[in-house]
Amino acid sequence: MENKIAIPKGKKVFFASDNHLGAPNFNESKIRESHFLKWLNYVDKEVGALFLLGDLFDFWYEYKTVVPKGFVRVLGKIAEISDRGIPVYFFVGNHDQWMINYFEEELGIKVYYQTREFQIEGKTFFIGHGDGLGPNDIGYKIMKKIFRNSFFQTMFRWIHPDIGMKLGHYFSVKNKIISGKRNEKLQKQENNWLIDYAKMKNKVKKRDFYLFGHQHYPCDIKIDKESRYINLGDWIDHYSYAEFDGDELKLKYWDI
Ligand SMILES: [Mn+2]
Repeated sequence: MENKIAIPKGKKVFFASDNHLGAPNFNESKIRESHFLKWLNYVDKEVGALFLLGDLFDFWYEYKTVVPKGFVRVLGKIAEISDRGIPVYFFVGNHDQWMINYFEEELGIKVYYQTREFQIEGKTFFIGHGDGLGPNDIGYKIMKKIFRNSFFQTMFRWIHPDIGMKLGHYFSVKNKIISGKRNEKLQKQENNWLIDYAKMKNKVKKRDFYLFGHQHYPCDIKIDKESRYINLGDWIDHYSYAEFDGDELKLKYWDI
């Protein structure tokens, strides 16, 4: 599956990931949300397409009629960008995998649950959140199957939202059952399963860029003569993002 995107002259494509809004608590999240808003306002003039690679929220759950409280400024800004006809692509992460159609219908953005390939100005991009890819992380993959199971989801929807959101927040922040343990080893290139995955995919089909989030460590490396792996990092510790001007892709850091 391939998507072709043409960028108007002078415009850029921006990529960001792993904001985890809502964590670890209201006040700290609010500060990070304001940094991200400033960044969104900064990219506003130049943005030709916006990619959000998941975990925008630390816990998100979509009820049939109820929207979780909070994050209205970021949601409003994304809607505003999308309303101007600028395409916004959202890849759900393991923390916001319970999105259904609110983002598509209310914000008018594209939501993806799986990795996807894009052609942007003649370059190929392989994009995803990054969770559950490659051969590792069996425990997490089983957990994901349970969480994505429709019976489990229906049961959860019947729990009162005040309790459901609290439960979700608990599992997300305290228990790490959704996110898994943060692995310091991933900072090194060896034994990084996401880099191995990109290399494996690149053996089958060459692409220019492999972009992921999920690991929270910004990284830009060559995996082949003409292919690069870029991890977008996060908006918790690194405030990192990527921009593509139609020719070059750069990993950058937002000065907070
Ligand atoms: Mn994350």
